[in-house]
Parts: sequence; structure tokens; C-alpha cells
Amino acid sequence: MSEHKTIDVAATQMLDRAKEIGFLTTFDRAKAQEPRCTFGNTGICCRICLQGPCRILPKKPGGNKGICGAADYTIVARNTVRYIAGGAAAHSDHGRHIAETLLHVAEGKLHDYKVTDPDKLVRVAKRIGVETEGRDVMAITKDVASAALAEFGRVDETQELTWINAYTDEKRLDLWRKTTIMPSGINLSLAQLLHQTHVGTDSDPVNIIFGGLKAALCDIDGQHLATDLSDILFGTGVPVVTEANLGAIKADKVNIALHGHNPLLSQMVVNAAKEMQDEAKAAGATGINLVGICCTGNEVLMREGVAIATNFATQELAVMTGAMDAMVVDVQCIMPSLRSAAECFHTKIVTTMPIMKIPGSYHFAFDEHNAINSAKEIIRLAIEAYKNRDASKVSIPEIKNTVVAGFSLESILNIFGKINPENPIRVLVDAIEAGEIKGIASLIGCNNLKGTHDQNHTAIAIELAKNDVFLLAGGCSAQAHALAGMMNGEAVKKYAGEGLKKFFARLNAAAGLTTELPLMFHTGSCVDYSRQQDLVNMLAKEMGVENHEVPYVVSAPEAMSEKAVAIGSWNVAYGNPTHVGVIAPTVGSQLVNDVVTKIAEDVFGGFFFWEPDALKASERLVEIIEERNWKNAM
Ligand code: BF8
Ligand code: SF4
Repeated sequence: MSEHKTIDVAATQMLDRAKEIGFLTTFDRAKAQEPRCTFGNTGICCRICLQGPCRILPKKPGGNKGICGAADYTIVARNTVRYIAGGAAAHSDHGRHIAETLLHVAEGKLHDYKVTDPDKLVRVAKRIGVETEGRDVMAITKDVASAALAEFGRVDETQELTWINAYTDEKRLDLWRKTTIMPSGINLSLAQLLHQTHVGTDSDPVNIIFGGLKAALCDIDGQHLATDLSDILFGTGVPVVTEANLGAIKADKVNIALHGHNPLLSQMVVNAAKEMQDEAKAAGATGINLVGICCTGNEVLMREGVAIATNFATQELAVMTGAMDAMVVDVQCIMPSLRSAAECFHTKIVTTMPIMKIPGSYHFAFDEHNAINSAKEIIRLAIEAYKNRDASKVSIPEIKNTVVAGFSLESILNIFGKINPENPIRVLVDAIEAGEIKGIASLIGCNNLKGTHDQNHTAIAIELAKNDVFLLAGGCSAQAHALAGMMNGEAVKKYAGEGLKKFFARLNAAAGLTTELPLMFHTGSCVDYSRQQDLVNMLAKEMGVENHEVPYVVSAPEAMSEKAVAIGSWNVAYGNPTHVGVIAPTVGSQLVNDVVTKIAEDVFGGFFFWEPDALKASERLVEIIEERNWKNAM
């Protein structure tokens, strides 16, 4: 763990406050975990059966394998792909929930949801092969939602997943078929992977990794349909100007944080809050103020311009302001410790999903049939809590920064289209060919307290921008840039290299927005990374090269969650070089580590590399961009 906890000034202030009141935060708990167990850290601890834990102890006779005979490479490979299974399950289950809701909309069962973006519905329908000509919106909706749900239960292994098939070029699909990683059904592939990694099933590390990649393709499939259907239900993001950091919490308002990942309820809270300002005023506040944390925050930021309070590692600190009246959480990346933090204040923690409860917090069983009323009840709970707020405990850091966000693929292409209406993607290709920009990087992923909170996210962004790399961002990484004041036009002036500045000047002149474009385009939550991949696929096509020849890299400086492992893995399968800023638990097996960092490139064109040092990582990322083969291939 790093000596410095965070680069965020507001978070530092709140950490002092936590210390004052004696609350131990995640930063204290991270310290308490040191030193880490080397076996776990390098991935050579197996707990897959009850004979374990088995560790690799090469110096002891019989200790160089687990009790069943599993070698280090089997143990490391199994552990790694089980992360992927967890991540893919989380993302795709999120997608399934949205799909089910959309189907119920089509069946006329829900009154609080509707098709908000029928144009996107038609685009998605056409892409996945659903007939649109002369059909009404609800009939198309029903078929699209049904096609999404069919991704989960399909067991016929002669068939393939619809979404990745519809959005990926034929050569890459063929490569996946040849390497036997093309999935048929999401549930099937995830169950097979758990089977494959059961004690005494597969011990071949390469075969296990291929099983893992199959699950990773289920992850992107579930992600893609989640994004498409969320856009259909709630609208596709357009550029918005808002703010980020704890200063977005307002002392004179009823503050409600929307935290987690799923927009189904949070969008309803946004809608209900618009109607309920007077109830908050009647309680003595000047209104209701919504703020976002983690990816639910990104969802409502993209579509509604809701401000970002903070990101994953600092979620407890939003409670430390003493002005958070309710925190509404759904699924994933929600620290169980929020409840203990809330106990120091008047804050209500409200869980809303059947699979996510925190002992001692309020559970509102979210009912999509009664969604707006559920949202209203939650807001009323926050208003009641506000009445009990202790003004003497309120201490909100006066720190917030302007954020320009809302860059769905559609809105990115719309901006490019202002320069080249016939062929928007050409604008990016022209800039690459002219050497104005070197390439594109996606800055993604989590917070991980093995390093200093947000430090490497921002340091890598600055280095890449200086080297004329056009930046996309999502998840908690995007939030790190937003919190640090880097997601606006000022940051372009401050950090972009000359070529990137010129590119932005042309875009700004054409875009016709009331604000300047930001240093990095925030594409949304982690479930939305298919937006990036779709852009790369379009680039490859326009450049006439293969995916892995596009000057594109991915960086997850603080990867933490199982979802991050799944995301990184499908990126590699798509041909993308993927930097991870923490040393991955694959290093316990030279063989497995070599497969994912070297051999993967021979097979897929993409590969992982681990580099905790921001400067070294940036240098390597720029080098890789420059080495990509597009010039020779075009
Ligand atoms: O899906 S970046 S800490 S919040 S997992 Fe979680 Fe990681 Fe944040 Fe969003 Ni993504
Ligand atoms: Fe040990 Fe093998 Fe069981 Fe793993 S599966 S815990 S290596 S006996």
C-alpha cells in the first residue's frame, strides 16, 4: 500500500474528519491488510476444494503441487478465470435485468418506463436482424428484448451469441471460432467455466484460459446489450455540463447519493425528484440535490447531468460530510462499511435489490411495476432524515470542478459529423493519418488501494495527452479525471500536446456546443465499454485494417473488481493491448503469465501488461501505439 492515501484534496479533508470522529475507513483497512500473503498475491493459493487451501511450496517434497496434483499453472489459471466468471455474471445479469424490464414495457405491463429513444431501438433492431419495416415500436421492442433474453438461456452449441456477432467483424469472429472461444449462451458458458475449473476437471492452463476468454466474450455481450437497452429505455447520452467532487453536496438541500450500477431505479429517483422539490422545501431545505457515486452515478451523469460526488475508494467519505441524507444503492462496488459510516451521522443507507442487502440498512424491495412510487418513498425517507441532520456535524469540502460528459458513441459521431457529415469516423482517421494524434487510449477501471487513490489515473492521462493521444474514459477512472478537474476544456489547454490541441480546436470550432470539449470523452459506466469497442471496430473498418492494427490501447491503472478482469480479458481477445496498474495474480506461474502477456499477442493481437509506475506505463502505452501496424497494413 502506498504511503499517500489519495491525491484528491476533498477526500484528504474528509479523511481528517474521519480520523477526528474515530471512523476507520477503507484506507485504514487497506493498511491493516499489510503485509499481504505472497501466495495469494501471486495466485498460487488454491481454495477450490475443501482439502485446501493448498499453496505452492517448491522447497518441500510434494509441496510443488496442490494435494490433488494441481501445478502452479493450473492453480493460477483457474483462479484467474474464476474472476472472469464473476465479472461476466455481474455485467450480464445487469443486462438481463434491463432486458426483462424492456420486455415488460413492450408487453404493456409497466407504466413508469417507456421507449425513450426509438431511433436507437431501430438501429439496434436492424443490427441484430430484427425486422423493422412497417412494424410498430412496441412490436420491435418486444423482439429486441426477447433477443437479448435469448442470449442467456441458449444451450444449442451450434448457435452463437447475437450481440457480439452483430457488432464484430467477420475476421475476428472467425478467430474466436477457431480458438473455440465463441460462446453460444451466457449462462451455459459461465456454468461450463465453473465446471471446467472444478477440482479434477481441467488442468491444462491454456485450455482453462480459453474457457476464461469465452466467458469474457459473454461479459462484452452482456455489456453491449445492457448499454443498448438502457439507451433505448432512458435515452442516449448527449454532452452535458455538470460538476464533480464532494463540493457538489449542498448544505441547504436534501442530498441523495445514487450509488451502484443499475439505472433502473436511479433513473426513477431522478424523475421523481423533479416533482418533489416542494416536499423538500416544506421540510426546510431549498430542494433536492442528487449526486452520483460509481457507475450508477455515471449512468445518471450521462443522461441527466447529475453531478459526481466521488468514486469507489472514497464512497464512505461522502457520508463523512454529515450532509448526506440518503444513499440509495443497487448492485456492485458498494462497500458494506457504508452502514457503519452512516451510524456516525443521520444518513440512511437504502438497499434496493433482492441480491444486495446490508445488515442494518433500510431495504426497499424495488418493484418495477411500482417504480416511481418506490422512488418517491425513498426520497421521502431522505427528506425525513434531513430533518434529523445535525448542522454542527456538517462539513462539506468546498471543492468541485466543471465536468463535460455524455459521450455516447452517437454523440461522439455527431460531433465528428459536424466536420464530415458523410463519414464521421473519417475525422478520427484523418487526424491519425496526418499525425495530429498518435492514436486513442481508453482509460478505464476502478480504484485499488494498493496504490495512491486516483494518482495513476490522472498521471497516465496527463502523459498520454501530452503525447497527442486522444482519450476516452469510463467507470471510476472517468470519475477520477472528473474529480481532479481534468474533464473540461481547460484541461485541454493545460495538458494536451500540440497535435491534440489542434484536433480539439477543429472539433470545438465545428461542434457548436456552448462549452469546449473536455480532455477525455466520458463514455459512461463500466457496463458501457462496448461504446469504445464499437468505435475501434469502426476505425478498423475505415482504415482498412484489422482490429489489432488500430493504434488503440486500454489502461486500467487501478483495476480491482472481477468485472475489471473480465473487461481486460475481452479487450485482449479483441486485439487491444491492455495495461493494468497492479501486478496481477498470474505472476505465480511463469507459464500463465507469459500466455496472457506474450503469447496472447500472437493469437489475438492483444495482450496484458502489468506496470504500477504511471510514467513507465505511459511510455510503454505510447510506444505500443506507435508500434501498431496500421501504416503497413493500410
Ligand atoms: O463498474 S470502475 S470500482 S464502480 S468495477 Fe466498480 Fe471498478 Fe468503479 Fe463501476 Ni467498474
Ligand atoms: Fe488443493 Fe487441488 Fe483442492 Fe485446489 S483443488 S484446494 S490444489 S486439492
